Amino acid sequence: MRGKRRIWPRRLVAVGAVAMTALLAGCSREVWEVGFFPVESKGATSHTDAYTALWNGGWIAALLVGLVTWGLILWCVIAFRRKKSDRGLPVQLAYNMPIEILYTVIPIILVVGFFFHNVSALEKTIDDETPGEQVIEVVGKQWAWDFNYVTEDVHYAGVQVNLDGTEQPGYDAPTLYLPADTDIELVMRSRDVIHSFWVPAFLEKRDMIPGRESSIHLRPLKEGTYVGKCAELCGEFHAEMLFNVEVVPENEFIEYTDSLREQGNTGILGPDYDRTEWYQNPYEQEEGAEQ
Ligand SMILES: [Cu+2]
Repeated sequence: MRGKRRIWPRRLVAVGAVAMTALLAGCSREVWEVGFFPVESKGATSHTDAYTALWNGGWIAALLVGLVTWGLILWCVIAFRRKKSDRGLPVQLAYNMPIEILYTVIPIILVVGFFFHNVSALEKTIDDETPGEQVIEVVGKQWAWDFNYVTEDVHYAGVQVNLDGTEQPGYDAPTLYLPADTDIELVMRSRDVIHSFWVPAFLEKRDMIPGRESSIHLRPLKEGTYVGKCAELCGEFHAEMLFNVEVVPENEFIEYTDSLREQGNTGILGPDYDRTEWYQNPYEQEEGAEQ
């Protein structure tokens, strides 16, 4: 019995090592390059490469610090372990100036380094050109999306995807068209509760808060179809609040907005469609109560 018990930890370690190797070997070079972000994020927008560089750089710095720390811990545990001949307490060490300075200086260098890289990534990704070449208003509603192509003065009214438990392509999901190589201003609004606009491949996410406007400015660089979803639990059918993004050449984008115009979808779907009874601006309410 005893012998068997001793074998178990070794087996667990062996199984773990094999599983980890298989798991990591299964990841292609591309997956590593994008730091396990969605592979299609590579070069997708004018921002994705800056985010990926910050993410990967952060991990590399953290891992280097980790390796040094783990190495020092292991070294101490092994080199200074208690020997049979040891008696009493080991030599006590306190107020060792070189070590104290090291402990202070290295974290300061790390914090300054992370701060610098954060700010430079932020500078590369804010590019607030208002108004963008194309202004598109993305409106979240329980549980779908309206897309107002403000510059082209047309709209698309989305309806909720109906998931029936089987895996199906979201071909009938609301679709947001974006012209490639164009500076786009995405203005976010909500008609009822808090939603969140998330296209995983764009590596950006914005909360959509009733009564407020938020925005993303970006330039899509890679044509293709991307999936998007609401990333804020917004009620019973939150999971069905899906959409697609089609990044197309500019002429196809114009063709698409023209087709909306031909269908009679002119103008934009404004705040008159908001379900204002679902939320009240608490400050306005207070003012109302005083009067
Ligand atoms: Cu939502």
